[in-house]
Formats: sequence, C-alpha cells, structure tokens
Amino acid sequence: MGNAGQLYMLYTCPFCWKVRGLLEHLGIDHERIQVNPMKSKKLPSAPEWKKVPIWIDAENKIHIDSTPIMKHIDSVHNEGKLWSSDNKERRDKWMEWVDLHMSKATIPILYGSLGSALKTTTSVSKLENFGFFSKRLYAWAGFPIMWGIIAKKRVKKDGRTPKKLWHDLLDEFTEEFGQKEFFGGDSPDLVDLAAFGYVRSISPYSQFSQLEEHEAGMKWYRAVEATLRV
Ligand SMILES: N[C@@H](CCC(=O)N[C@@H](CS)C(=O)NCC(=O)O)C(=O)O
Repeated sequence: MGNAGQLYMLYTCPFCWKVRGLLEHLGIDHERIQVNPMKSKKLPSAPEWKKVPIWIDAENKIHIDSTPIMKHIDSVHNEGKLWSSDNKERRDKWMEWVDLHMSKATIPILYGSLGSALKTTTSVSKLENFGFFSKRLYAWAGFPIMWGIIAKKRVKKDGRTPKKLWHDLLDEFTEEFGQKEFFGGDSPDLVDLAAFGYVRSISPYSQFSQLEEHEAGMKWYRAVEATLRV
C-alpha cells in the first residue's frame, strides 16, 4: 500500500489547511505537492479549475474544492463517520456558515493594514515554494499592495476590526455547541475540522496572537489540534 493520494497545495492557502487537518486527524499517508504560486497553470486539473487544493486519489482520479474533497476522503477512508450526523440540517447549515464566513475573515487579519500586509507577504515568500527571483518579486512588488487593497475594502465594508470579526465568529461558533467540547459533540466532526483549517491557516503568522486571546475559541482549537495524529 502506497500513499492514499496526492495533495496539490499552497502552504498558505486556508482551503488547503482544511484538507491537511482532516488527513492528519485520520492519520492518512499522503504526498504533498507544494505548487509554485507563480505557475498555477501546471495544476493537473480540468482546464477550468486553476485552484488549490486538488486531491488526486490512489486511482489517479482528480477531486477539487476543499469541502467536497474532505467529504470524499472521509467517505473513502473513514466510512463517512465524520460527515454522518443525526441532525443533517444543523450540520449543513454550519458547514455553509464556516465556509462562507471564516473563509472571508482570513484575508483581513493577514493583510488588513499595510504593516500586516508586508509582514504576511514576507512570511509567505519564505514559506512557499517560489523560485528565487519570484520570491523577491512577490515579497516586495505588487502583492502586498494588491492584497492590502482587497483586505482594506473588506475591513471597511464590514466595519469591525479583523480581530473583532474573528472574535465574533469564534463566539458564534463555540456558542453553538455550548457545553460540548466540539461542534460534533464529544469528538470533532467534519465541520470542526473545516473551521479548524481556517483558524490554523493563520497560525504561522504573528497576527495569530489576536485569535489566541479568545478563550473559548482557543480551548476548542487546542482540543481539535490534540486529535491530530502527526
Ligand atoms: N472553493 C475553493 C477555493 C480554493 C481557492 O480559492 N484557492 C486559492 C488559493 S487560497 C487559489 O488556488 N486561487 C488561485 C486562483 O483563483 O486562480 C476551495 O474551497 O477549495
């Protein structure tokens, strides 16, 4: 038995962190292929899909889009246990909530001010698999400005600071499961792991300390982290 599959990913992509967390939670052997963000055309997907993550299973079948990839991996390697639920309405509603709100909150906290945008892009250029020249280009040319503009617009439109936005999201999410340790009850389910992926994607950066100040959120985060098998 070789690998269960290959994950085409970017280190800094929050959607990739979702799939990585699931693979680590289940302890599934796999190969990670860190794509060069400057050459995204090389992805082995259908021509209309240029995004990561992409999962190539052991039969060489291509799977795209992080949440469907998670469901697929859970069903093939875990009898669908993490996605099974006796309240499908609640599960579906919150998976959608996580994908809609948490995905949008990562950019503002990482790039919301010029200072944080520069800091983040410099880290990104060290973490990703760029060529030498692209690395310099990425860190110091257009990217911080581009992301800075996008992030600023989002922050302005939302009206809250990125930190407040995250604290509100973590309030709402953890309040939903109240006395229980996880959204999934006594153990994390696929909704927990999706949310965990978004939060974890911020963990390599100094801005993560703003999330660490959220007590209930961190209690949940550390508890999910403790279930990872690598
Ligand atoms: N809905 C997709 C979103 C994936 C996505 O936007 N990935 C980004 C990196 S974080 C990407 O590859 N962007 C390249 C592009 O849009 O061309 C998922 O959940 O997998």
